[in-house]
Amino acid sequence: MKEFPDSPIFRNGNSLILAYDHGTEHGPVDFEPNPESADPRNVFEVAKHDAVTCIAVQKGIAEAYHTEFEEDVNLLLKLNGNSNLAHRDDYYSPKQCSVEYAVEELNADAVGYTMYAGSTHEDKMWQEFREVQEEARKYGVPVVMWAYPRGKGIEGDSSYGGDTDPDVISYAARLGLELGADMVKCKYPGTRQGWVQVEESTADLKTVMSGGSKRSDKAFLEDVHTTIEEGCNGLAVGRNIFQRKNPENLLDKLEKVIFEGEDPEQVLD
Ligand code: FBP
Repeated sequence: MKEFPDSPIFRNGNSLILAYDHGTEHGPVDFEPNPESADPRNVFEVAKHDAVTCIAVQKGIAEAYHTEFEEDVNLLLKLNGNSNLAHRDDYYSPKQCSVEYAVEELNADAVGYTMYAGSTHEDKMWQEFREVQEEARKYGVPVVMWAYPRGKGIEGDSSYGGDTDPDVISYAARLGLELGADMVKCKYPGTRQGWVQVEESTADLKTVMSGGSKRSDKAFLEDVHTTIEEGCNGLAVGRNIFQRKNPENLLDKLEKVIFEGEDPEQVLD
């Protein structure tokens, strides 16, 4: 873990990452609730909102669309990704882009890597992450780990309480600290105490909550606020933004909760 006081992906130490890698991870089905979101240009427009500290996209989207928005939108290049179409023996997210390419060719401000802790392919991902982390140090860009505990190693364990199990989320988050990430992105374990556990396991490492499927403004803001109160450094959110017709409204509120410490009651209409 390193401090990046001058990185544009942080605003007073916190971040709001607009995640837009769903065309890879889930497919076009995620764009159905708001068909305009299938056009990356429309989502880059949303990312111009002051609340958004960077957009997280795959290489092809960055290459084709980021230049036009470079002045207003910081780039977090997602280096690996996988599709729902592949049926692997266990979770694995292949690397599609080097840090060198991300920084030198695509002008990335930061890089991201998904780690499936608990998969039988964990060793391979550790190896890839090591290369990513060391290359990122060379280029001076922060590395965000999508810390997703998934796979046969945990699913076959009778003590595993599912993908919101705070013990497992905290363990996967801890790997971010141990393996040298600068920020980890974790699912909300469903309770305040669960997030406290995540924060305790990560010590000084920055954390962001992963958005999840679309829910009401109120429910979403309450989860975000709870995590912020317990030491979280922000949010990486996709569907809760781009599946809304008027995402600017929620972004206005998120800006107040994440960067100004307001609570949901103060910001809800
Ligand atoms: P959401 O806010 O839509 O959950 O996006 C965050 C994210 O991590 C994306 O970067 C990624 O595409 C998606 O979630 C992965 O979701 P899943 O939990 O289904 O693997």
